[in-house]
Amino acid sequence: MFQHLEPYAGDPILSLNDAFQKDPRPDKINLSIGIYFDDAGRIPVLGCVHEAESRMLAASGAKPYLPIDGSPAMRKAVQGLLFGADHEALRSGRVATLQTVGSSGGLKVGADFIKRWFPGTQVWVSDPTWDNHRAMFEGAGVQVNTYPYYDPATGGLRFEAMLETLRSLPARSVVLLHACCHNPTGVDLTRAQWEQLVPVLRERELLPYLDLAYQGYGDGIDEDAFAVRLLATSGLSFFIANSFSKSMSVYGERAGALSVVCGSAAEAALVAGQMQATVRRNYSSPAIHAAGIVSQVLGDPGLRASWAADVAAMRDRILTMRRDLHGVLSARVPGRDFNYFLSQRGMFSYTGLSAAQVDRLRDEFGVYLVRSGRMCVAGLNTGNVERTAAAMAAVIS
Ligand code: KET
Repeated sequence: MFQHLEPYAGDPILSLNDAFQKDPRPDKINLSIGIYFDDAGRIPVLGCVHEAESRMLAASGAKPYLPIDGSPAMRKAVQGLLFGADHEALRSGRVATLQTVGSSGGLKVGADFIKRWFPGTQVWVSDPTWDNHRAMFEGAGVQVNTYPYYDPATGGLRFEAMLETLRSLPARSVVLLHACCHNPTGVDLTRAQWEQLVPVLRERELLPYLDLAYQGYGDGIDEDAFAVRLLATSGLSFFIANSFSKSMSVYGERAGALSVVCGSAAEAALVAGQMQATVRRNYSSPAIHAAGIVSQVLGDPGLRASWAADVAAMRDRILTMRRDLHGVLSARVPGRDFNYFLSQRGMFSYTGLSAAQVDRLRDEFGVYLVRSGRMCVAGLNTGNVERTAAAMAAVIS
């Protein structure tokens, strides 16, 4: 019955993480998957999340199905987090938000919705982007194309080329944009560039789809929502999938949401209804535990302040690791420019290492990067940063 199946080649990120777990070398270093590890190499349990869970356990309530679009408390909390509590778009009721199964669930539900209600529309993603963006849209039957983004020559952004491509797209094309902390490059648009992008999106009647998976890892929780708020204030209609996996360190809880900013409350009601239809035929309804964590942490002023402090500490630790790595590498490989480690933001840096160099890092030194050359800087710590730099220096020279 199943002999005709093609073997699954595996996911370039998740398979690598599995290979890392199986590697018996005690001094192996995991810089592959986008997970934040603390300085002791552990996935942190944030105090605010622990406290929220204790309260949930004490209340020990029943666990009914959530509504199709998730917990009302979580949806409201997410809206405040993304747009700021009294944004005009929220006051006028023109944002439809649903709790989803991780932001991956949100991205996929949005892709299915686009296939159904914008048939023939194609999506444009940055070159490069998170591999799963392409997989999810293609899986939904939507054709995926790329716009220029990363410039290997400078380690920066090809902004003019990006705008030129976007100016040439048919109306209602979907443009996938990383709201902050671009994966895999760490290269973001500046605020001025976002402001230059808005008129292009508007004039060409494009449909932006923001992915905000690393809120707080760039410049701050509110600062990283800059693009979301700018687009909402500019009156554009757009999608935004956001994740709590990284920002609350709750990867396996699958806490995320999808919001659609619409032109009016009436439109938002239509979108909310069709999104519910899409969810019902995918996974029916999202997870109650994730909803409890997010709504408690965001809804309780004390827990929220504690969360903000934890996010700031995670962000600062990554910046310290960026500086340390830059320092050691610059000393070991003089004449080569490693400034991109300092200018790139968030969990990732694009090292420019070839697949062959990445393979050597893994095989000879036990240092795991994604084969594209993406490094998860959040996997570095005071105990492994020097060894990582030494290994990199060895494969570069
Ligand atoms: N968007 C982006 C840009 C992203 O990097 C991830 C995860 C997600 C969405 C998914 O988030 P979630 O809410 O947990 O469904 N990225 C890391 C893990 C993965 O590949 O699944 C990574 O790039 O390593």
